[in-house]
Amino acid sequence: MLRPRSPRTVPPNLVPKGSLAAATVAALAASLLTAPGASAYAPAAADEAPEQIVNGTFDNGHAPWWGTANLTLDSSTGQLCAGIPGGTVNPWDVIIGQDNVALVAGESYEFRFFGQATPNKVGRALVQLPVDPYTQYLSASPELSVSGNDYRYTFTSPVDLPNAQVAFQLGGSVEPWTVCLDNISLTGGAEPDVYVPDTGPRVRVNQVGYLPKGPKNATVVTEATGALPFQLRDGAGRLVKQGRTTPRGVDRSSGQNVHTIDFGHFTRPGTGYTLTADGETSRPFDIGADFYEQLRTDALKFYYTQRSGTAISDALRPGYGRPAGHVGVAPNQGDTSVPCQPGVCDYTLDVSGGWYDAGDHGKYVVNGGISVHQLMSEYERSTRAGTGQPWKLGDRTLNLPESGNKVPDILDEARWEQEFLLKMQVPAGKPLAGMAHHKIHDDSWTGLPLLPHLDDKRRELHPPSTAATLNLAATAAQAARVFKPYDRRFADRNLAAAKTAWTAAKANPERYADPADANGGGAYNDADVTDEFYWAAAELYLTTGAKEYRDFVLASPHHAGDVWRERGMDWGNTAALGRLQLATVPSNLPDRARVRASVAQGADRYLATLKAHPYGIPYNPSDNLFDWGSNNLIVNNAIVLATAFDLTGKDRYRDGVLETMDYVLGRNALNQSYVTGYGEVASRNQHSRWYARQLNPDLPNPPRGTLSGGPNSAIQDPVAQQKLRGCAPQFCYIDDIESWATNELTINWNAPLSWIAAFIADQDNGDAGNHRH
Ligand code: 9MR
Repeated sequence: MLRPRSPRTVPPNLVPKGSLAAATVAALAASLLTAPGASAYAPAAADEAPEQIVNGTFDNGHAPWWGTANLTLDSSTGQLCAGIPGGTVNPWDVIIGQDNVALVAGESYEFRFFGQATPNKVGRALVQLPVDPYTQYLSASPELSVSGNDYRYTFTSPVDLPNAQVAFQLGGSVEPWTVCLDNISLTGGAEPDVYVPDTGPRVRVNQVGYLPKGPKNATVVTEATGALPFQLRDGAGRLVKQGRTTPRGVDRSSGQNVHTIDFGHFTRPGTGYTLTADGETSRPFDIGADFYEQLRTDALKFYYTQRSGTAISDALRPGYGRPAGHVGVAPNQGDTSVPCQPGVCDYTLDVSGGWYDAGDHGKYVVNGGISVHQLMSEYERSTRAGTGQPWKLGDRTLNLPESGNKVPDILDEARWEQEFLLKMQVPAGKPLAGMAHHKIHDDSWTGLPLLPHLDDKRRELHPPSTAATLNLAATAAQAARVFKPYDRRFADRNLAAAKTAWTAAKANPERYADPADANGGGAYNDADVTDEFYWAAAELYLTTGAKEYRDFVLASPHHAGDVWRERGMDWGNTAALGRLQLATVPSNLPDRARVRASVAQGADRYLATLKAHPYGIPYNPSDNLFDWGSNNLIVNNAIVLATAFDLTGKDRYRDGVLETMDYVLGRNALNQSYVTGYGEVASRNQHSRWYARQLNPDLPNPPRGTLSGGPNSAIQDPVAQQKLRGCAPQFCYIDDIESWATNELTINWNAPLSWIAAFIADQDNGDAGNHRH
């Protein structure tokens, strides 16, 4: 927890007690501050000295702190707390530590922290060599008390060491006890290495390309405040257009002073174009349309290689073949007969199949729900929108094992997940029958890399939740509609499951997933499911036309409410999904015209945000903090724009969609594309246990068309915390496989990417007629 800085002198009551005994201090100049104003200590200098500890305040989790296996670290209160088991012998039997702390020989350091124990205990605080012989540069024995104290020690490092360890050794007690630590700080030495991303030329473009008839915008990072000349050159270096930039001031999402370039009137297709301004030349880009056609396919092909429960065919995906994961074959312990967490249920379920959520091996109903929904709605859109081209999503378009079965491949892929969601429903006759288990995953986190079939952890079903149940109701109702022409029995099975789930959710409206249930998998907790109720009711109504669901829709606070969140829709905020469906799927809803008009209102708001944004993003949270997976929120806001285009035919909405993708594909502060294989510099090391080429050259990178989560201001992972401290939102990203908070891939992020890629591919050169509406 962040608290005001400690005073420069130590109040007597905060002087660590027993400190002289603590000075078993390693050989070295470890000295303890014993009195207010101790002269050995130069407070002013220390206050300015660089901080070497990452995340000593625990305001956002506790990474990169680690604990020994007998500990569960809890930072939910803003301090780092842990129950220390009794019955251990040595101090080092229980440790909380942080690695990779840099020390410089001859420099003096000040080590401070707040500590509290219940009951009182003496702990050990060390700064040491992380390996045998564990030489201690500071060793202190703080007497931790129930009331809590601040502790300060100084020492001079005898060594240059890039990877010292800060460790609290807390073992050796017969009785169990609890400890809380906070505001851990080690100041002194050299400024930590500042990570400077290579952002290349200061002219930022969509590195893939622009549609010939679409808008064409770029951004220049410059110190100039007045307009600058710019030149557009073709692949042969010929000057084809020139003009002047528009100064836009300082963009708060990047901290950069920027100008924009508008070259939308230039329409000639070609490859290798560049833009030059302020003495810098952009990375090359095309003017054309085929790249979105390719992305429509690639973004969907992503799902086959995320499949659980089946071998991935190397013939279908060269370089990506792997054995089936979690099919009840050792060393896997799942997923054909999976028990619940202890005490949660007395049965096992076959929950094999589905897609792995992300870079982990977990499978989560809430997140699977929005993902499969968006694939099905991408399909639904293609059959109804004026520019829709359903045959582009038809049979034999994705090279799947099911290709050739006369069912559109996008639906074959969606079915793989929907079958899994159905399996997560609590069977009849069991407690909470009809609800869906929230998730299934390993009972503790696995490391990287780890191919799915090699995961040997115990798999567990987690308690049913209302949110999961409503995700099942919504997607099963939608599947009943969408699959009806192709497989009547499957459609009926879905409809029955949807109705059962709906009834169960109504009977258990507030069973929320536990936010602390995050060991071995994400929590995906959500304490407001009124939006999931709205979405599920909408799908059930659209499929059945039944009064019960229609009345629920009309009475929901979300129906007349403002569902167009500034941050966007996502797995935990699904009201907009319901609204978009009610606006686009035919029905007799009495206020359907108003519902359709509301989509344009939402789109106008996102468009206003985009227009005001120097990088052209329909996302600019008032607190200027980018969310985990910001790219998916950005692309989801583009879905609202795209739907407004489908409903109204107004070009400005389509233009907004295209400009949004410019950001995703390179027109951004980092000058990189967030889609693997698209753009000269693109994300390729997304956090994944099997596309882990960065860790093992025998493994592949993520497949072409994989979206990275993108900038995340909260930088919860150690790599981001070490490299990106203090980052402006757009800079809170690193293409490193260990940066799970900024650089993961997920099924719910590729879903809006594929939806938007299909929408844009449907626009031909950017001027496709919108006839059907
Ligand atoms: O995408 C999720 C994001 O919205 C949450 O803030 C975050 C923390 O709960 O979790 C993200 O989801 C991760 C999930 O918990 C585990 N699988 C990987 C997901 C993407 O990082």
